[in-house]
Amino acid sequence: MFANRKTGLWARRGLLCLGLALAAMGVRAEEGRIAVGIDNFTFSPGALTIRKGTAVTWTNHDDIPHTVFAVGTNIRSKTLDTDQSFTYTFDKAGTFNYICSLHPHMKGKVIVTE
Ligand SMILES: [Cu+2]
Repeated sequence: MFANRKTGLWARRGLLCLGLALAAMGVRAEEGRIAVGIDNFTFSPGALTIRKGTAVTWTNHDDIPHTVFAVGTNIRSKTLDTDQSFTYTFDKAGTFNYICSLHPHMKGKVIVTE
């Protein structure tokens, strides 16, 4: 009886560990693909911190065209009409400030960690 109870405890611990491992994997999977919306002349979220290798997809939800453009980098979308998207994979660590080149007051930032 005692042995059974002990076995049960270990089994439960094992399941807990498995659960935690799966939860960690889930978080990592979500980090692999990040969405930024463009709504009402605003990048949302405006600032992001991601891991190197993460792809970010911007989608324009406005009725007005926008772009994603970071000076001095190759982060440069074509003009995005309503519901069009642009994806960029950040393969270098650093801080990337970007704007909409059509409306330079629109600003966003991506911080990429190792
Ligand atoms: Cu714009």
